[in-house]
Amino acid sequence: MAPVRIAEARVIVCSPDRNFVTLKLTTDDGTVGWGDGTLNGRELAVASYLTDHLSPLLVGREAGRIEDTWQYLYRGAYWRGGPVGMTALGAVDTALWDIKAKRAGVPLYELLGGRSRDGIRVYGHATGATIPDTVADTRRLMEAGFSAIRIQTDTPGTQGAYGVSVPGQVYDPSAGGHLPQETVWHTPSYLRHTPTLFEAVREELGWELDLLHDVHHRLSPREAAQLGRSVERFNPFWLEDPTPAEDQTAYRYIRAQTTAPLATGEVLNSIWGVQTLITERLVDYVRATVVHAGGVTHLRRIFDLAHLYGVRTGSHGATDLSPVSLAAALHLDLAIPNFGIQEYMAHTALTDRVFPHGYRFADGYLHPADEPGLGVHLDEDLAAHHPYERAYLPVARLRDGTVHDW
Ligand code: GCO
Ligand code: MG
Repeated sequence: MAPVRIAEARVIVCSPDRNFVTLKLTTDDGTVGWGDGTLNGRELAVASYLTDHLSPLLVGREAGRIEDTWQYLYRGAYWRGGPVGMTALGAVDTALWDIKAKRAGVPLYELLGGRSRDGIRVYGHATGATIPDTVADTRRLMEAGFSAIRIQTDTPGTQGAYGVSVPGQVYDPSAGGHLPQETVWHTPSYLRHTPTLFEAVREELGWELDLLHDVHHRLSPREAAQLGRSVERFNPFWLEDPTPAEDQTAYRYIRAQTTAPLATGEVLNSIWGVQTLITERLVDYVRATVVHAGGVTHLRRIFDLAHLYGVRTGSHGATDLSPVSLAAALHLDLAIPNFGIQEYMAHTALTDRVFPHGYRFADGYLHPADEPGLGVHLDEDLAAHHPYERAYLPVARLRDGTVHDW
């Protein structure tokens, strides 16, 4: 196949119910590749990184040289890594894989080694202000076909709990306004309340379901160990981000104290950030994603390292990752040997109209599109009707006003 060059790099920032940054690369034979560059609450930094710093380096480059481009942009910056740089790199890399697969006339997973499984098992999100509300929401998701469900509920004694949505709405913690929303966190209440949530779900809905829970970085290693021990008897599928993810060695203590399976990695963006977690087998699932961890090329490298140590994957898939990211994740999930599970929160109907896609959900599984490339597009005209709106993630404070991890 004759090599083609990148003729144009364009960044589209839109807000169809929430903000997304999308990279559109067009080659000189007219092939279009899409990449997601959304970094929730810091979107414009990535848009500028792409427009001002990477686009001039991309135009004229051979589109097929994906690894070379990755190394050129990563090492060439000198200032390597970091969420902004790695998200921008992720967008470029994803768009180049989309182009390569489209030009080859195959769905991306064919270039990654082909299918290793029939479908991608996903977990859904059950939430509620009270435990009975969360139990009811869990039942709703079971009836919709999910066999793995993340359970979150409001904790008495805190304000603005993580993971609890307005009833009937897609959960999205980011909010517009001049300043972030402030929430109040109280660890003792949370440690008392959470085991009762697991207990109620098991009592009402039985033991077949896989139950997940996201701690969202809020505990110390000792507190995390206490939580792990108190929910072990309910057979959790995983506890996610029990302590702030960047402190990899904190997991040594947690691991030694509890058999509850552990998952982390959604805020980590390079193989160096998960190296200790994987090589010391401190986690069971690595949750890095295509968009924030340098694209398909780098995530594959992380997943291959994980495979060597018996660690499985469980990629982040919240709605602040665009359908472009989800599509890319599905192709990789389908191909790798050590796939664990994929997070899936459906986007809003408007987001889905702006990003028409061919992946589909059936009976607890997602299936990537069978068309060439990623199988997702951006309707630029519709996107233009929904311009960027500034929004921030919340912050958390303790009862005395101290800033805590959100
Ligand atoms: C998850 C995540 C999200 C994040 C969000 C931040 O496990 O889905 O923790 O809910 O909070 O992606 O932008
Ligand atoms: Mg999470």
